[in-house]
Amino acid sequence: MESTLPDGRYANVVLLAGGVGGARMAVGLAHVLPAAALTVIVNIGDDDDFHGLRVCPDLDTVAYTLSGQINRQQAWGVDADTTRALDMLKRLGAEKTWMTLGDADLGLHLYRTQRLGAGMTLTEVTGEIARAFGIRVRLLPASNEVVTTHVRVEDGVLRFQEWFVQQRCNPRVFALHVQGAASAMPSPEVAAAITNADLIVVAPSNPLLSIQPILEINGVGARIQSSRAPKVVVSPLIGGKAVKGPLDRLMKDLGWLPGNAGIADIYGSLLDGMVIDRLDQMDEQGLTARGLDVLCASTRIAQPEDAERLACHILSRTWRKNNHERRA
Ligand code: FO1
Repeated sequence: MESTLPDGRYANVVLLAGGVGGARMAVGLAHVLPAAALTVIVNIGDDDDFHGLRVCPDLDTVAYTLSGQINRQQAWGVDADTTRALDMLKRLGAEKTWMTLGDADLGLHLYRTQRLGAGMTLTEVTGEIARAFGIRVRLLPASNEVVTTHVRVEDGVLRFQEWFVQQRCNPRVFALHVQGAASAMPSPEVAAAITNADLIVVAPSNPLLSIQPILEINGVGARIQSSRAPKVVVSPLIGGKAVKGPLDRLMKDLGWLPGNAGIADIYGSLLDGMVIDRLDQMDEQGLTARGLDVLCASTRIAQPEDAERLACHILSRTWRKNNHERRA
């Protein structure tokens, strides 16, 4: 369905993306922007090693989704994948088989691990994968260095996938720590994309688990903050509930206000604008009072045509900068 194309007001759009919400917003923007106008900067804090292979869930979810390979009802992994290799690993008593890695998915992990082992950067390998998948927008890991999100729970500290997949997000979260973020550098491509951006969209990803690990990489948050581009977040909550994943409970665990006010608090002075769902129209006044430019639109974007429609709304607006000092 042909969306009314935006009037080309933004030529260098950067999307900060986590997994599912990031992939869906990337699809919408990629379908309405010229390929050269979109750069997707993806979280790498969920990355981990399984069976000697480097697995990058958020990069892969975005790549599989943009190339139409995603398993849509899982929102991760390759559609109609099999698990013959994983079944063999389970039979052999291998560790970490709780992470369901399908056969086709393992093909990608084998390739990436081999290329990294040959000395290529994660940015270079991601570029090769994107090209092989026919993805024309730029897909960038937030850094070429290893950055690992850890989750502090009552009994200790878990690596992200141990909490998210093995423990199924059950243990109450006391703190998050992104190991390596303070010393990791953004890639030159990420730094340049942010500097050249004329619009920065924060995807409806989990701000705490997926976006903060990007912002905490050395200098990235500051570079985004000082960018001339308006920074606009698409709320990951509708009616105070997460569209997908553990966000609303996590916000309570970590003491954030529930709802869109809490999302605005988490991002603080970084934001100029916010897109909230029509259901949350009553939040508009409070958010505007914080100096935010608020757009009310449907933020349910699981279907590509809905994501395209939201992308057009976002790209057709002249976003006002939020001069935070004006706020009381
Ligand atoms: N999520 C699950 O809930 N269970 C899994 O077994 C699982 C396997 C998996 C394999 C590859 C991959 O790229 C993603 C996978 N995910 C799985 C999702 C993953 O944990 C999340 O996508 C992110 O890390 C959080 O957004």
